[in-house]
Amino acid sequence: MRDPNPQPVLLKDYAPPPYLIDRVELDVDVREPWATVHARLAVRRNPGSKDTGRTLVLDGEHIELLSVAIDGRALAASEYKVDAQNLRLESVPDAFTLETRVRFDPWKNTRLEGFYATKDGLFTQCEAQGFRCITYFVDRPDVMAKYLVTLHADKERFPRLLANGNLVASGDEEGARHWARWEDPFPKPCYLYAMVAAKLDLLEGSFTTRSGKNALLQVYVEPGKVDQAGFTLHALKKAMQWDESVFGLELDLDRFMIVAVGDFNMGAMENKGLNIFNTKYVLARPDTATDMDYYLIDRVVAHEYFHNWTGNRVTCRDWFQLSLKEGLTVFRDQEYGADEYSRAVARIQDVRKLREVQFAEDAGPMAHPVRPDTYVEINNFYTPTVYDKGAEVVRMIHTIIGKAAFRRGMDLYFERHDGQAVTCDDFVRAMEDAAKVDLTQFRRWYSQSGTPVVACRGEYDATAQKYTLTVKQSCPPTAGQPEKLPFHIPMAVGLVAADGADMALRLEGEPRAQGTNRVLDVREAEQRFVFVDVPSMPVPSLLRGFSAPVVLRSDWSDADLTHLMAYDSDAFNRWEAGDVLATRIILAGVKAIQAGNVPEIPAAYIDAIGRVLVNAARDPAFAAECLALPAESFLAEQMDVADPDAIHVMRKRVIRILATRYRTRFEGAFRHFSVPGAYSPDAGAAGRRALRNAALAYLMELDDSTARALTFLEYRRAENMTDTMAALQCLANSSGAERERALGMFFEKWKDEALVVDKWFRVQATSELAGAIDRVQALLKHPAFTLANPNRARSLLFAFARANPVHFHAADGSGYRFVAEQVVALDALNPQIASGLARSFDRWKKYDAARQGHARAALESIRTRDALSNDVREVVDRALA
Ligand code: 0A1
Ligand code: ZN
Repeated sequence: MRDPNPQPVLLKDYAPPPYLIDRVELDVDVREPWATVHARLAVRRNPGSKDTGRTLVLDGEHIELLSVAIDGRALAASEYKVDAQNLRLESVPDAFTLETRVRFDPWKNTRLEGFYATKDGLFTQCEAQGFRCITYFVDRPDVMAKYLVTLHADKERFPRLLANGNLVASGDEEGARHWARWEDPFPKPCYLYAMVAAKLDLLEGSFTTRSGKNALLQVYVEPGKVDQAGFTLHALKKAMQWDESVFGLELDLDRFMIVAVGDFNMGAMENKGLNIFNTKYVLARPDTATDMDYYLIDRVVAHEYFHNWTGNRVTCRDWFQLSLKEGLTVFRDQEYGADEYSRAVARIQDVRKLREVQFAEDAGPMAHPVRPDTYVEINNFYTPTVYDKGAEVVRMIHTIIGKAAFRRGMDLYFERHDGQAVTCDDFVRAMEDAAKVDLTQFRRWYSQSGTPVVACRGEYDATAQKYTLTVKQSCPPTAGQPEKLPFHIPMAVGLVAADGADMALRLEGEPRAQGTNRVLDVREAEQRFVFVDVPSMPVPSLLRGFSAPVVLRSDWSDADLTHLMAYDSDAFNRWEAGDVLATRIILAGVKAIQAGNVPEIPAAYIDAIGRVLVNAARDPAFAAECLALPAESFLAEQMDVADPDAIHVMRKRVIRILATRYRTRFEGAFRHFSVPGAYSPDAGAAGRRALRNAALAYLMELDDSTARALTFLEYRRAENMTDTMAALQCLANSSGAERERALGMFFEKWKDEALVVDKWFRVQATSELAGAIDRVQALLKHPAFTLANPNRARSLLFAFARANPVHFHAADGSGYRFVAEQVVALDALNPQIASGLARSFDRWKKYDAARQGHARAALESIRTRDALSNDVREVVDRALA
């Protein structure tokens, strides 16, 4: 039940819980329509709390209280207070057993939080505050308990009964029912609680840990889908191996389970020993999943598995510390991805996403620090800032102190905090102590929001053979933070000579040169770095590997950028130089279009792309990244007043000019980079497909009958989902008759495969063809569409609002009105998903006055609804503030 007047929660108000719960025994009885939960909690006063009151306040929402007892004595209704949020008990003893019985209807739970029903059974989602929808509890992560759980359900309908930890007993009971008892040996916060009662198929494997323990690995999937579970099991074993060899961390349980569910709000959840995953990050077969799907499954499986140490063994003291586990675990899954695939390509993709999504968040109404200091609805703070910027912050520590010291810091962190609920500051202190460095100034990355701007200017003095780099940093004001103090920014740099070689780097005052790649400590608002013994004018390669999450401005000429594209020894910066140049060209073209002029594309850029194609065989995946122009959403962020139409026109113009100029080379690449033999999602094969399909997309921009015929042929010939989708996406953007034929064939073939049907909706929702809104509106009525399934809602509505900018930002406001209506419709079912969609309006103030008028009206139309959730209200209030 929504609190009608929610007060913001503040970090500065944190106080330890007055009561702790050491042990939880749950007895869960499933009998449609009820789940009845009998809880026995061992409660005691917290010696670490200053609160001397004797009132125990438990959280509980959407549950009906049936009885309460203390130490076996049933309480009369006058002895407790219960409302829509809490159960209050006055004058409780210092230590006692609290028993409650509650019931609720999981079949009516459309929020997908707590315990909810899907077509295959019942599943939990407790992070952040879903456990309170299962039983009354002190629902906060610094209350850690050991759990013993008994589940009872109909045996035929719910043959699998699972919970965290180890199965200790099971049996049959009256009425064709059965039961199972699970014990988790590790104390845990209740957000890591999980249980499942469902009909599922099982794929099993095993893993011998480096200390010789044999662990049972299980992947549970919907009946009939075991043939799509193999890659997940494989990924799990790889992740286990990686965490042992890179961080010395091994599995602490006898069994590790992954359960896939089709109705899930997020990607996956790291519940202790019983991870619950969105099917999107489990199911894959060459003909149903793309290379990107496989890659994301690999990363997400690793992410959840890594949480077993970074999140579960050491957890968060409170939800403001969310990045303690999320930033660190994303950093770990990024490193895993870099080791398993191509480091440069992984970095490019991660940075692209950070800049497209997190930088926009940091510049908008929902801007918050990596460690937020206030929230109304915690579910609104599972954000790119907490996750992805949080990972960058961990990465910067890694860069500053180095790999070996970082590993010592991790060891010290576990030595100090295993079994505890701690803060981001505890993590930083472990790193500081292990590396013997002072990260006082660095801590500002946790408390200051906004993306710093780092402006660099280079000056070469040929007579003195000196190169002076002047670095200025600033950070724009953000919500609630008008002024910022300078950050400690690790800036990796190199100097590239005219022949393309890296120069030796010696800073003034140093006895000798120290390598060709170094990390400068930028700490002041303005700082100068003087390199000596610089024999000729260099081109500076700045922020190599994207060593800090900042906006970099430099006075590079176009020629400097093409030089870096060709020679920079840092692969990320070779790509980045092309991206900077492409951005510059498109934005200049946008200005020209706005002024009624014909935009120009410098020959040097066209030549540079030509060289990318000629050299593509060296690293096809990298070449594919170099061919992908900056996203429209990213380009919009670079303008004072974004012009989505001109951006779209200009970006396509660049693609068309390149396609025309290099038609033969693209056709050659398309033929040459085919991948013979059985499908494998490995980096090499995926890279070849990426390049080949990038070439196809360029050719299809010509949208002539030759290109369409080639693409349609490819669509029909394709044997894996990567190539199928690449062709279908091109056709969905084309005006030819092949479009409808391919879309029709695709649906017919895949209508029973939910994740593939999602792709079918997405490819249409993101089509740039005129009339997109009408088509999306028609798809809302398609029999396969439902708002109740988050993946489906994302595939149509989020795809439209986030990945079809030219139509979402339609000048007549129709895109905004449509999305606002859908936010309201979704909110009645699932507030978390609705508020995610509402965030599509975050950047409305970036657009012209007419669009702003439409967006404001759309936001107001959401706000005036009376039954709005706290989730949506917080987002809309902040957008309109
Ligand atoms: N902790 C999970 C993500 C997650 C967060 C919230 C959820 O429900 C509101 C569900 C999952 C992770 O980082 O993987
Ligand atoms: Zn996570």
